[in-house]
Amino acid sequence: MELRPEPTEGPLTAEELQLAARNRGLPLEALRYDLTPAGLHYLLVHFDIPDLDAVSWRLRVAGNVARALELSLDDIRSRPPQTMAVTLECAGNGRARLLPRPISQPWLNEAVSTAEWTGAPLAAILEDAGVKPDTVELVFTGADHGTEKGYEHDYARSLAVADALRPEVLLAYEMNGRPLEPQHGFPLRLVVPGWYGMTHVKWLSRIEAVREPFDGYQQRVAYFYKSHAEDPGRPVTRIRPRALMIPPGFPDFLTRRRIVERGPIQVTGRAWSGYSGIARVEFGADARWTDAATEPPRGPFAWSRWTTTWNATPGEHVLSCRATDAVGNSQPTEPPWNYQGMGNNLIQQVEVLVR
Ligand SMILES: Nc1nc2c(c(=O)[nH]1)N[C@H]1C(S)=C(S)[C@@H](COP(=O)(O)O)O[C@H]1N2
Ligand SMILES: [Mo]
Repeated sequence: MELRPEPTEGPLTAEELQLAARNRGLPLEALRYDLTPAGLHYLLVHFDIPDLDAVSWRLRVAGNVARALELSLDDIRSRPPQTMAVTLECAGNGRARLLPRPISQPWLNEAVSTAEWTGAPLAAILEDAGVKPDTVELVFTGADHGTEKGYEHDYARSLAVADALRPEVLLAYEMNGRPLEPQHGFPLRLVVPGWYGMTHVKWLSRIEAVREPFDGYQQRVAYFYKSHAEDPGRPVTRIRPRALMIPPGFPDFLTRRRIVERGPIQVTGRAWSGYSGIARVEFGADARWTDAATEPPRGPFAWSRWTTTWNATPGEHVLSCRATDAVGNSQPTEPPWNYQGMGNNLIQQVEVLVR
């Protein structure tokens, strides 16, 4: 098995650039939309987007169940639907700001978006299948296939039974009121509100009830907080809090440094956490912090809008923001380094020149 390349302090590699050109982030000005239009939603696809046809596609529910199911898209669409606004964030968001830099998709801070997902609650489907009492996990497998670090597999992730049975977990067939786009999992994906992106298995083809913890690559190797290659680490689960601002003023093309006119301006952004609602957003101008006003989110798993007024005085400034959630988690001022570059919710810094 190939080893994961060691983290580097070197320049961006061709492999990272290739990933960055396939998987794109949310343009930060699109934080203005309460619901991210599907075409602006961030994207992370490990392998190729599979070629699935809604007519022949089936979802198989199998393994340690009383009644194996084979469901068509119409079967799933005919069940009572649920619609929910959910903020999705890639666990690797912030990875490119770590030093040394773990080699993978090199996100800065833009791998987050919010969409309204419509689907069938998973719990009712599991109930129809009759998951047996000695089941420990449900394994969710996508139709996409590839190798990662020499390990060939269909993309698959598992959830403990209690996590899978939570009422907010959906098998979603619509995003913002339209069928899923191919890149976002057509025809069906898992949505696990509050959890980092890797949990939300796209192109879902199979759900299997198992009696032993699942040891697939995406579950047992990837997505751990590890201090070094051999550290068993802790699994990555829920989304750590983060606030982002819409960079004010206008950008320079190459550097994206901002130019802002002097005087009071409104600064606005979004804040979210997968653990609870947002309790507080602070806005920092040159390291002087004040509280921003936050608005109620669209739902318990969606980001909150925040606003503040900043009196822009001529010169160079560094603007920041920091979220604290209702259970007391906040954002660090030093990046929380780990071997795979997961969960780096370092506070954002935006350099502006006021004229
Ligand atoms: N089948 C499958 N599901 C997947 C992935 C994938 O590569 N294959 N990527 C995961 C990761 S790492 C993230 S961050 C989210 C991204 O969802 P989006 O592209 O719809 O924003 O999908 C997750 N689900
Ligand atoms: Mo991700």
